[in-house]
Amino acid sequence: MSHSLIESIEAIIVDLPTIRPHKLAMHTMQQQTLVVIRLRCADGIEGLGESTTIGGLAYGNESPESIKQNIDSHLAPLLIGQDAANINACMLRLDKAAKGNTFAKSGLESALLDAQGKRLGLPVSELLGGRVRDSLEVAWTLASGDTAKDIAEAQHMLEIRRHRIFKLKIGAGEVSQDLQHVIAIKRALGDSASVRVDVNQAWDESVALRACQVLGDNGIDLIEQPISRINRSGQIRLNQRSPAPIMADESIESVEDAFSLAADGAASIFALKIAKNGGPRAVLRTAAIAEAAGIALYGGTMLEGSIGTLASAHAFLTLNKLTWHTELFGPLLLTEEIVNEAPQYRDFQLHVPRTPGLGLSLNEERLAFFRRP
Ligand code: MUC
Ligand code: MG
Repeated sequence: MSHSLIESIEAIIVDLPTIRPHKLAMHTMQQQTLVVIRLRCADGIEGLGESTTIGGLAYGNESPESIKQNIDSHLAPLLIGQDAANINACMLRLDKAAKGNTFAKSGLESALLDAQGKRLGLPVSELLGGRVRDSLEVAWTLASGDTAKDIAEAQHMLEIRRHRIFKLKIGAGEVSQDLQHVIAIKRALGDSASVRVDVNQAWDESVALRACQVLGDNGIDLIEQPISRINRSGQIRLNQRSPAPIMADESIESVEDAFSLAADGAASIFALKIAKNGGPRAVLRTAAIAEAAGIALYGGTMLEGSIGTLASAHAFLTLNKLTWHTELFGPLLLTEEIVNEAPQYRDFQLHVPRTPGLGLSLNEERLAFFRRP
């Protein structure tokens, strides 16, 4: 046991440029900030994790800076000297001492899994019970804010066979304009693509009732988080009335949220995000709740870089059914890479090699260049 004691944990903030601005209802991203977790053990094994969010505090309760601070001051000290090989005991220790903080915990759980995988020579998917697929279909988000640019971007993605599922970010603009934008894109792409929308909680129920009807009537396959996560009764009513299926995203901030949404019948699809559940093991508990309740699954992202993307992918590879596929495209939105093994995207899929751990190592030079001083 003593060989696998945790010696140090570092939370590193990394600012990376994006290929273009990414416009969400609550925030326009001009760059992405990753929080990379580096966990070193006495046996020389290093585990990597990532605790990344979107838009500072615009999206959720944790920001890159608060994640780093809480890891440095509270969570890392609880793990130093513990046995990294006992992931259950480590995560239990964190859960006992710290409420919430699922983003920070997700990066730490990912790093523990990566370290243990490297120690045993097994991919993380195998530590999680075994993969039932080697690749995942990946959606792309159209969020330039311009209809013509979005159509050109989608057509290019279809041509190069990188994506054939498109998620449109709406909710920032006037509803009728947003609907026109979505309908124009769907008409341009026709049956060659699945078109979905993410409203990021921007509508109220009165607007959503009508808008969901229009979207459904115009061939939109899925509507993600149309109204506030706080309005549970509205979500239940919308889930009953919308002609297109409703997916819960922001509504899930924990495994317990997933359980109560399922019990209330507030969504027919769950977006699975390791960051919102507390890690790759935790997200599989939400998946199990959904499966038991007959709720369909989608592999979500917080636009993580390669480490968080692969940590999510290893969990999603183990799922029985991923009806709505995934959106694990985070690394493709970034112009720079900080790992040596860039994730492989081809033929609409992310391909996940069977190498130990997450299958990644840090590129020290790139990390040194992009880490925040
Ligand atoms: C979200 O709300 O789903 C995921 C893909 C994307 O473009 O934004 C994120 C966040
Ligand atoms: Mg969303």
